[in-house]
Amino acid sequence: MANNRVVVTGASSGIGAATVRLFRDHGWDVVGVARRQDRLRALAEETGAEVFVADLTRQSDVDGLRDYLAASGPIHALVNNAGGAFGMASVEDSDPDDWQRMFDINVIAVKRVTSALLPLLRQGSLERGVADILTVTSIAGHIAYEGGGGYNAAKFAARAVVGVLRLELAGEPLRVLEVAPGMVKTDEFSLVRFDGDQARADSVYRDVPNPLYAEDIAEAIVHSIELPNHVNLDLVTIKPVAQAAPHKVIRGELKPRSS
Ligand code: 8X3
Repeated sequence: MANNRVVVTGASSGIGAATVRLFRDHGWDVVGVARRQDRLRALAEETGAEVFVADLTRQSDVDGLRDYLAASGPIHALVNNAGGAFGMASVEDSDPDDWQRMFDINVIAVKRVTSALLPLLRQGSLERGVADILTVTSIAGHIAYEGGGGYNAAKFAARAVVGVLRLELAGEPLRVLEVAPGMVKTDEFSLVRFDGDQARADSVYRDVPNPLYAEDIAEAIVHSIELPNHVNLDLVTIKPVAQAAPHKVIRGELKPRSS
């Protein structure tokens, strides 16, 4: 039988790229999807993954992805990882255009891709016994924080999509999973959130002992999908030990209190 095949969105950097690498290490066929062709090409050369350039906020690109995949057979897992935060201003002061972009990529793109690829996942479930739809949300989808605004709202909505989907797909051999990371030190998440302000992005992680990296989240994603077919990790929440909540981050050394 052919290898299992997984589609990973947001594959050009961070958690997505790390997930592509780890699935390839585990012997999966991987299709990495993102907007940036140069980065995808480098990832393809490095890992042997297939890549597909698409802006998942455009239905025509999503349709193109579906047609491309359908021409070469079923898929066995989908990782909806594309997403991001734009700005950290208050609800009062933030730019509605940033909110729109966050809803477009964190919520509506998940709906677009999931709808488009479900028929291929159903085919894949017949071969593998199960197929997976794993969406990367955030602890920002579970806990509101000041400045979270549109990102909180979008990730709460993405989490709702996951919950609805699990109910609607019950009865089919399809697992619906959510991985909700906290603070992950990637090259781009905070840089994008703060519109290229490197100093501000760096300050998010300053003196945080042992932050999480993209590879840590990739481990959780691949592990969840490789569990036996009857096991569904509905929700995996992952934070560094130094983070108790989005707004509660310890800086400096972690040490036991003297009793
Ligand atoms: C990123 C986690 O805590 O910055 O999704 O919202 S947080």
